[in-house]
Amino acid sequence: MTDRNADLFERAKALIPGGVNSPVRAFRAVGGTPRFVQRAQGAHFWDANGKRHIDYIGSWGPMILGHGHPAVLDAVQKAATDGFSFGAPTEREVELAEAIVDLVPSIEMVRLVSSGTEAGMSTIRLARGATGRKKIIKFEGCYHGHADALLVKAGSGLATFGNPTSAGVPPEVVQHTLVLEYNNVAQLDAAFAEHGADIACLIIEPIAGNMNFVRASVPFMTRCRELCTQHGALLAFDEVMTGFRVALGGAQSVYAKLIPGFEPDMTVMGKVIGGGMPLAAFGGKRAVMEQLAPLGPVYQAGTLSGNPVATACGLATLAEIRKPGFFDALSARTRSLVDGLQAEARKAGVPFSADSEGGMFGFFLLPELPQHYQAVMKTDGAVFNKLFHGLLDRGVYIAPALYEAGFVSAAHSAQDIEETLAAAAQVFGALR
Ligand code: KE4
Repeated sequence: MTDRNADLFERAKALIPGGVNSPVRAFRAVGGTPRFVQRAQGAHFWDANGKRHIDYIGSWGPMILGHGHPAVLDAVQKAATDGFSFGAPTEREVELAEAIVDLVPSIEMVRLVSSGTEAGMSTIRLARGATGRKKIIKFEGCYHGHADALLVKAGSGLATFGNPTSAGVPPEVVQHTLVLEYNNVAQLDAAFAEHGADIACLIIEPIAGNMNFVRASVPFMTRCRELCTQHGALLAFDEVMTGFRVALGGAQSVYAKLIPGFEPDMTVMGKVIGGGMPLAAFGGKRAVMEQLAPLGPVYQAGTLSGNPVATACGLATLAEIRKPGFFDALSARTRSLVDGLQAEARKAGVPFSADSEGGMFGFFLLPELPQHYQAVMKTDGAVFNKLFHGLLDRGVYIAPALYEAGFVSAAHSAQDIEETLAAAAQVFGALR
């Protein structure tokens, strides 16, 4: 029997670099053949061979309702018949801005764009323009899209400026980007003590889904807020992954419960906000956002920004997730997965730690939850790859990389969780 995934991958590799339009999809970290999705419905997708998978990626977060939710499908079909794109303002952009401002109290104004990269890149430019400063702080293991200034890795030893992670990024472009260790308060204090007057913003994933699932500790997040306030730097929350996913108000609403009065100055959003269509956003305080063109001197633009079909998809998605009980149910379902995996790993004697918030989860083949990137990367990649393929062979689709988070949708049933745990029990048993 031919393997249509393999056939399609060969065809794709002839014309598309690596056979994919985004690197993580190529399975380079885990090996093997990517599954080409033919169709998806609810918590499942069917690959090119017609095999059903329980989908714990969900387009890397957007598909919080599951695939093909009827209300969303209906909204998109109706919007499409009214026109795909106009390059002119529409009412739905206002409605989406109103919904975002209503759901995220720290945001007074918002600009819609088409990808998280665009939102992150624009946030950095706006922070620099609004403060007149050049330097930015990011953290090792956090990903904020592929804008040049953000493709920076930590150098050896302590905090370092400007080590590009990608070819094609000149050192001059990243010379003002300082990379610190996540959850390291001492480094944060030292960085602000030395550069505080020059820092435009600190950008952070409040729960780092690009390190699988690492929470900023309360002392660390408290210190980020204090130091930004003290030195006049903007605290930018990258909630592309966590926004409307870990809670209706995003990760900032989780930290506001832990740190009285806490809020960031700017927020980067994406994924869930578009419901699977190309839509992202960035927002913050009015005084900062009004620095943006056409009002202010910071330029930013986009042909498809606020696209009428994408905004319809996003609005329909937000309407569903804001229904009473949505996040309670999603959180409980996600926690049942994580607790079940922990129990099966323990039975099998496999070192394992896991965590979840709302509909986002992560797990590590490590006895304790890691607190930063270097700790995450102590995971035995070969063992993770065996776990990944063992689950995939059993129709359970998790992220093809040990540093990526997982996502449960409202469509994942108790039976899906049971099937997943049964598959995990078999795979854990074979890992020793
Ligand atoms: P996009 O440009 O891919 O829409 O968003 C970039 C981005 C920004 N900020 C955070 C916190 C993100 O997680 C992302 C994108 N996330 C990855 C998964 N780790 C998307 C998957 C991919 O790159 O194909």
